[in-house]
Amino acid sequence: MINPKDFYNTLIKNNITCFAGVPDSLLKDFCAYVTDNSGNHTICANEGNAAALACGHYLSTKKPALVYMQNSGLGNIINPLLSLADREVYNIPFLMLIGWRGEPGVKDEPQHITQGKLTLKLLESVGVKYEILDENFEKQIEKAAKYMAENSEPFALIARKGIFEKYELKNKQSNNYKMTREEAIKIILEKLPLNAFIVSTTGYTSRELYEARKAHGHDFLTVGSMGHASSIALGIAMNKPDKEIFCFDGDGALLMHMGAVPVIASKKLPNFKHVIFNNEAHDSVGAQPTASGYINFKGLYSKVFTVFTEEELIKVLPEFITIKETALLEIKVRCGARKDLGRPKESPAENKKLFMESLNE
Ligand SMILES: Cc1ncc(C[n+]2csc(CCOP(=O)(O)OP(=O)(O)O)c2C)c(N)n1
Repeated sequence: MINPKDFYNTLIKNNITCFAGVPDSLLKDFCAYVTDNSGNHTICANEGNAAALACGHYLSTKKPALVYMQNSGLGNIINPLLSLADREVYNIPFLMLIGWRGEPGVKDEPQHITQGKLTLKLLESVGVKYEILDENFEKQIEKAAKYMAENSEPFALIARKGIFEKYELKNKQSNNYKMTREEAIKIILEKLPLNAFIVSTTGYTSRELYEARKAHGHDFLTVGSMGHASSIALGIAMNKPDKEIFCFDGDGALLMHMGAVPVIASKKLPNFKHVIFNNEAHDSVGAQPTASGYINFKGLYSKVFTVFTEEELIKVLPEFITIKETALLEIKVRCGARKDLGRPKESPAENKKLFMESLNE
């Protein structure tokens, strides 16, 4: 196992002093150490942004930055890798630290299986050299630094599950809003009409929604595709004007593909409702802060409600649910989920089948 502090210090020793990325549960302890200890750390909205920030860092300092991510973030980073950092374009180095979810032979959730199988192949096909991290991490970082200096190209370090020792984040996002996400979900569910359908975002939100439901046909529980739940909901709302479509989103997911919001607004759909459980953090992967405090929620849609308490939520729900225009409900919630929170028993394919049957009844 690797001590996050030793890993961090080795990076600094090799002149890698800028950190940017999107948090991942496998990198939780390292990310926590960086959050607590680095003065040059940016938690980005998506992994592509982090790569671009690293390129800007290189242009202005001649030093490669570290870009950390879950392997599901490879999808977001391929474009800047190939059209910005690539040797045929600007030829800019940065060090990628990639959490390897779904590593073959290691049990993981469905959304990680194919991504895990293809992670190394993907890197090979885009020409990124890599090492799988082990106890010789000091040598591996030195090798990466040498490669980046000689070739001016990105290099990747792959982190297997359990490679980092525990480090407890001290600067936890410590808002003390009254409600939990789960309490807010339950309150909304009580008020929803029978023709309501929910598309929920990845992480705790979908898991809590699943547990709060007795019948499951009305919820599309997005397990991956972070940031895309609202566009899935849009695609449904456009085709089902007689159904009320709700997107249950997180602030981290909203930020990841925030361009979807004005597109949704431009459709002026009376049956699209966006709910953001705003805990100002990536709660599902370690509660690292997001930049949601810098979003002007009031400006996102023409009708926006913000609530802080159960009483306020109960009060605004009738109007939010029945209003005949695209509307946003921002619910301030605190971080944390139940320790015994389960996962859907149905596979994603079964969830899809049930959902489509109910939607098309
Ligand atoms: C492209 C991509 N990058 C990173 C992740 C890892 N990930 C899973 S859930 C999550 C945090 C989601 O935060 P938010 O939407 O605010 O919801 P919360 O967990 O706070 O309820 C992250 C970063 C992912 N699934 N996909």
